[in-house]
Amino acid sequence: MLSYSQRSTLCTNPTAKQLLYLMDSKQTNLCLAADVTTKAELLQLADQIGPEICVLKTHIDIVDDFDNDLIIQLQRLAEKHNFLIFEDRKFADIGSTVQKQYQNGIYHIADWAHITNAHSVAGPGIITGLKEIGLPKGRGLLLLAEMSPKGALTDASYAQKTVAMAEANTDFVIGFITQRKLSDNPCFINMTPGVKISQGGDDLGQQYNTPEKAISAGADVIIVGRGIIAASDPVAEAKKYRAEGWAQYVAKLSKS
Ligand code: 5BU
Repeated sequence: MLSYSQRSTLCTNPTAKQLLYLMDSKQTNLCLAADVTTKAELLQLADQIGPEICVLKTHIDIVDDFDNDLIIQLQRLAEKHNFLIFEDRKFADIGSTVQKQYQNGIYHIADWAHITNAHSVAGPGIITGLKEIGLPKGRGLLLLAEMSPKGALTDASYAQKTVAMAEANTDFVIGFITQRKLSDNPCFINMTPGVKISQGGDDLGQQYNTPEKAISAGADVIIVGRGIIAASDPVAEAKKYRAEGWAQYVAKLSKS
């Protein structure tokens, strides 16, 4: 098994390179799902938990009081604490429409999100459309190969077809949202949501695996939301997830 930084040297996409490099240098494979609905809470989480993470994942459209200053401040915090920003937009339309959703509207996602993601259900035109906007800015795209909730329609055949679409676009596609390793290409980064130290789920279908299970199944980056942000001490909890995620990576590396 290659280390994150060894993989970094093999990749051409600048965001993939930067992420894999920063994971090893900062010693973290933790992504925080910062699912809060006010600007103040989002900035507070980014500042307090920024030192522990490699990626801050946003749902920018759930912030009630969104304004452009939020983006400026998030970018400052990303620089200060050395993390990348991943807008979990889950694009799902035809190429022509997603270009506008990526670039225009009130969020201008392409201008600030190092990483975004798209469903493969729409076919390869969605990648071409997003790539025309994102690649000149050095951005990276994750494809949703496999979703975490109970009853998700993303079965093995869907995931494999998604991998084939990624293989045809390795300049822009930097990996997958997935519950397991799907490809041997070292430049694809597997990000896994649905991670919590206490397994189980929520009452809306979310299913959780422990960091250990997620990483042994192939996660490079563990995505944790409520496991951290709903804890009584989110910073202490983030440190726990960071330590656990890193220990699992180091153990896997030393076994190979
Ligand atoms: P949680 O609080 O750890 O359950 O949050 C999980 C986050 O990951 C949340 O922002 C979801 O939108 C996101 N997510 C997910 O849970 N499962 C998926 O398959 C995908 C995204 Br894709």
